[in-house]
Amino acid sequence: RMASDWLSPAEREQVLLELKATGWVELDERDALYKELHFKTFNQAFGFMSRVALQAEKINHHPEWFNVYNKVQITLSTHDCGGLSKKDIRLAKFIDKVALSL
Ligand code: H2B
Repeated sequence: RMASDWLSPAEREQVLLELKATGWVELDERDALYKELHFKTFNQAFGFMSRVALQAEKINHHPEWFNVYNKVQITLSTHDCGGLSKKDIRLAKFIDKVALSL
């Protein structure tokens, strides 16, 4: 990955504090962020996923996710660097923004 995507330990600590406050957790088994979102309906969940999918393609950074009905489970990690990068942080913040707007 690009050097600009690298998170310094201090930056990482700061952004993880922010993201944990909105429901993201660090996975135990690997360096990744995880969040579970619940919507009222499947339509809302899929509408959310559509918006995130377009953004993911735009920034060339793609979530690992699983959807059943109104629930979406998302894991963010940068495969190219084997852990969290700034791209994951950007996508996590975008995801929070979209979820709030629905
Ligand atoms: N998404 C995620 N989450 N991590 C990556 O390392 C990644 C990606 N790399 N989307 C991109 C695509 C890379 O494979 C392509 C070739 O640019």
